[in-house]
Amino acid sequence: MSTALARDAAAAQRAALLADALAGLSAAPKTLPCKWLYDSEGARLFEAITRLPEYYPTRTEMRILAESGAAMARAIGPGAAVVEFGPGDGVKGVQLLRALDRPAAYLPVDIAPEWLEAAAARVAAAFPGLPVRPVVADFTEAFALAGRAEGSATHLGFFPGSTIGNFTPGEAVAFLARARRSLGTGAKLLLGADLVKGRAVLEAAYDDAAGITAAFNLNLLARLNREAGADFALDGFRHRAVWNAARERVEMHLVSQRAQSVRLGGRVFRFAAGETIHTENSHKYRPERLRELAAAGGWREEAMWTDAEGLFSVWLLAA
Ligand code: AVJ
Repeated sequence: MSTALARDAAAAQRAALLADALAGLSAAPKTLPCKWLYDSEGARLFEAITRLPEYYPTRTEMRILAESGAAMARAIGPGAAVVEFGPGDGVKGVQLLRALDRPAAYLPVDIAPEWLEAAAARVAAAFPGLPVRPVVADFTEAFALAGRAEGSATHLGFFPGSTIGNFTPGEAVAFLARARRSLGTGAKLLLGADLVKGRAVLEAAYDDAAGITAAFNLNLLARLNREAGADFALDGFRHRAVWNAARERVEMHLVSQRAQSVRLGGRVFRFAAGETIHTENSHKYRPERLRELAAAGGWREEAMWTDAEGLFSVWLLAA
C-alpha cells in the first residue's frame, strides 16, 4: 500500500474509533466495541493471551486442526480458495492450507492493513506460487469480495478462534448470512466456536493470574488516550471478567474505581464509582444452538470436530 493510502486509512480508522467511542460512552450502560482492542499493542497482548495456561481456546483449536486436518481436507475437497476473516498472524491459515488439497488462493480479510500484511507475508512465504490477495474490509459490516473470486474455484470461508463469539447471536446470524452471500454458490465455511463449560474455567480464561487479559482490556483506554485525545486515568479503571450464565457469554468490563470524569472529543463523560464500560462479549455455544444459528444464516452442518475434553468445536458448514 502507498504511504498516502496508508495515511488515509489510518485517519479514517481514527475517525471511526472516535465516533464509536462517543456513541458507546453516551449509551447506558456504557460500552466500547471490542474490535478496537486490536491496535499493535493490543495485538501483541492478544498473542500473549493465546499462550497463557488459562486460555485454552487457541491451543485446543490448533490441536483439532492438526488432528482432524486430513478429515477436513477430504470433506472440503480440492482447489478451494480460502477466505480467512480476521487472520491474525496467519498461523492458523498456514496450518489449514497445509492440510488442504491444492488450495487455489488465500484471501485474508481484516480492517487493520498492518495485520493483513503480516498474515499475507507469512502465507506467501510458506506457499510460494499461491495467489495471496489481502482484502482491507471490516467484516463486522457488509463488504464485497467482488472481482476477487478465483475463477471457478469454490470459496472456503475460514473463521477460526471463536471470533464469532464476539457477536451477539443476532449479529452472528447477520454475519453468517453476509458471508454466505460474499462467498458465493457452492461455498463452505470452516468455523471455530467455543463451547459452554463451567464458570471457573471460563472466568480464569478471561482473567488470568499474570494479568495479561487485564492489560489487554485496559489498553483500550490507553488507545483512546493515544489516538482520540481522551484523558482516561489508567489507574482509575480495573478489569473484570464475568460469566453471564443466562446469556451464555463471558463479559469483559472496565470498572471505574471512583467517581470521575473523562474528556473525549470535546465532551465530558462522568463515571460513578463502580460503573462499568462493557468492552467485550465472548459467547459460548452448545452444539444444538450453533446449528440453529448456522441454519438461520443459511448454512447447514456437514461435519463437526471437537477435542477429547469437549472444550472447543470446529464446524464445516455448506451453503
Ligand atoms: C479471539 C476474539 C475470540 O473472545 O476469546 C481473549 C478475544 N478476549 N481474551 C475471545 C479475547 C479476551 C477472543 N477472540
